[in-house]
Amino acid sequence: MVQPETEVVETDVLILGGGMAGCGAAFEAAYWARAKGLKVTIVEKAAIERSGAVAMGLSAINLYLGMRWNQNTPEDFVHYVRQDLMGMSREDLVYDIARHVDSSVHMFEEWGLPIFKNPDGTYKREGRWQIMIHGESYKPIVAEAAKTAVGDGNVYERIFVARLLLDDKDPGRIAGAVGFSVRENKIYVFKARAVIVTAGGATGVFRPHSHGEGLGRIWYAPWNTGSAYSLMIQAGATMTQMEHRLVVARFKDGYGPVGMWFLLFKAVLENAKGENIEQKWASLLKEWEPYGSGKPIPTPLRNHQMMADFRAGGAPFFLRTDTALQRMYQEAANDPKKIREIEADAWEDFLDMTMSQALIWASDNIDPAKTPSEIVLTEPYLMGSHASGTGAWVSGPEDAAPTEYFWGYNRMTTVKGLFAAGDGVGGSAHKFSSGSHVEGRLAGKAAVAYIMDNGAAPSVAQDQVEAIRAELWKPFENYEKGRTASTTDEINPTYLFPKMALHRLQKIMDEYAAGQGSQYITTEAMLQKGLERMKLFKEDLGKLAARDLHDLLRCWEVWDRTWCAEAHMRHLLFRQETRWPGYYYRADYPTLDDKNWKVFVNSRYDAAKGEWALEKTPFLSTIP
Ligand code: SFD
Ligand code: AMP
Repeated sequence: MVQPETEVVETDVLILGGGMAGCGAAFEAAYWARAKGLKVTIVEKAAIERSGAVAMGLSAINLYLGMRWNQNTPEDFVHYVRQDLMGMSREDLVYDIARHVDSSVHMFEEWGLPIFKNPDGTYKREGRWQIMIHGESYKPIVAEAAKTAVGDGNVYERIFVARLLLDDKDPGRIAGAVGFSVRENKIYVFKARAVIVTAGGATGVFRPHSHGEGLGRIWYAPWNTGSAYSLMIQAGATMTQMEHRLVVARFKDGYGPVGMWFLLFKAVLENAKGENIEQKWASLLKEWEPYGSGKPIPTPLRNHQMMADFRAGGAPFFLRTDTALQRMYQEAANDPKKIREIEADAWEDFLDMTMSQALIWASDNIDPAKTPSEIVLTEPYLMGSHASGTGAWVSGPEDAAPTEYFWGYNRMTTVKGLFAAGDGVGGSAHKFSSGSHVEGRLAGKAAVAYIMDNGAAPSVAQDQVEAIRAELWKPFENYEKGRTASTTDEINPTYLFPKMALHRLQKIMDEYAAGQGSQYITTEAMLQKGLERMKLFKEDLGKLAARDLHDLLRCWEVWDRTWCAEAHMRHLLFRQETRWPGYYYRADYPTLDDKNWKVFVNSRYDAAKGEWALEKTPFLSTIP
């Protein structure tokens, strides 16, 4: 087995993950760092130009307030998020994103992103918060600005970041990160004074609808494997809302998003009998007051209505793209040019963002103007940027956070010098692509301020680095040692490959932790059993094997997902209520319990003891 070469990189601000939040962090940190003579470095496991959730492009920017046209205020946005999240979010963080997000969108336009316009020059809206873009090249545009800002020599691509480094004199302080190249036999040790984790959300933790060759055919980015959460958990950062998750309605098998269809085209969701789901189950919402009667209907409650109809025998469900488009054609007075435009928008919605959906329409001979399309609920994803709030517990902004939520630097986690943004930050949903970018910028600016205030570089013990290096290369050793024990690579009594491990993880999560195969239902006893199985599973993960760097990447991605899975189960177990019906149900505590559970559930993993501690943390509302 060839031992890897090691390259050490010394920097000031280190950004892990070059997605929307990472690009925002790089752009902003570089600006403030330049004046102070500091260095900013960004590390990405793929190529920033086409990495992360926006790799394929997007057809909408789902968060834009339009303050320059007095369309919305930051307070309005906090009210919206409060309603959608069943009452609870970090209002200081949500408000902070809202007041700054428009500026990121204006920069995207300056950098070349085409935005749909109304005749009066305002942006064309899909809904109250969403604007439409010609966004196939959204990511390359945002990436170019970020890469230019930090400078060529400071961009490290095709490097999978696997561990954070802590200061050997102060284990509560960040010191850098370790990653490995997915192209050459090389380990990278990044020493840094501040680190910003922007490595996205977690998919593939649960068994998806498609399996076998279609395993990666899911809605959210399949290559976002939970590194952000796993890195921060192992470094001892406090996490919040790890019990939260996202389950969304999507076009079946192609996973095309539904927002534009519901909001702009006013399409309705019907069951197989032609009944309107929202109308049929309106009375169900009364059980979930005060949120049930608010508008819009919270995302989990919309799912809840679909699930109720499924149990009542109404499936399959169809989005009536046909009636919506026919109505719009009539409104366009059958003007062929306008009809062509509407049709182009309908197809572009997917061609810009989820091409597979357009391909499915084409290959199934579906003309959306004539045929309705089937809708299903996805498997759960762990993420902090859509209608969900999984992630790190971070300090809020000095001027808008209550003292209990402020400890010096905006978006700093409970580990000194460790910041997070985008999907990595918990408790503040609905940031989407634009909000993630702006949150990265807020973290980037704060990280520079932290460095200026906190002086000397942290020290990194060589034995810490050596131990990580040996651990990361262990799957190669497992393969070398075991490979002659059988005549085929795939079946071996001494090791398992990452794909087998992934299937086993997804099975545990689906069956015990309220996956789609269990109709999103779990109980204390189920979670206890799931955690027992998880313990045995983790023992076997020590036998993961890798034949090449690709396998090695997959091995550590499975580990990251496993950390997320365990945190998720522990949080689900701790919260004894059902706060987000339609995302998951605790069948043993089937109702909302504002009296006891309108609190955040926060957790911390103590690596030295190998123990988790969970606690209730007060929810404080800051916006009337
Ligand atoms: O409608 C490591 N999103 C949408 N946002 C919108 O604004 N409008 C839409 O129309 C959106 N839709 C949508 C969206 C996403 C997807 C996949 C689809 C449709 C099909 C959501 C946004 O994209 C999302 O909120 C942001 O991108 C989140 O930003 P961020 O930065 O938290 O995550 P990222 O962009 O995926 O970036 C993560 C990066 O980290 C890298 N990475 N690098 C090094 N080491 C590791 N260990 C790493 N692990 C991960 C990744 O490669 C990536 O570059 S709609 O359906 O909602
Ligand atoms: P999606 O395409 O489903 O990811 O949604 C895009 C945006 O539209 C997000 O801000 C969603 O919260 C919102 N959205 C989607 N469907 C609905 C709906 N039926 N009612 C209100 N908002 C919705």
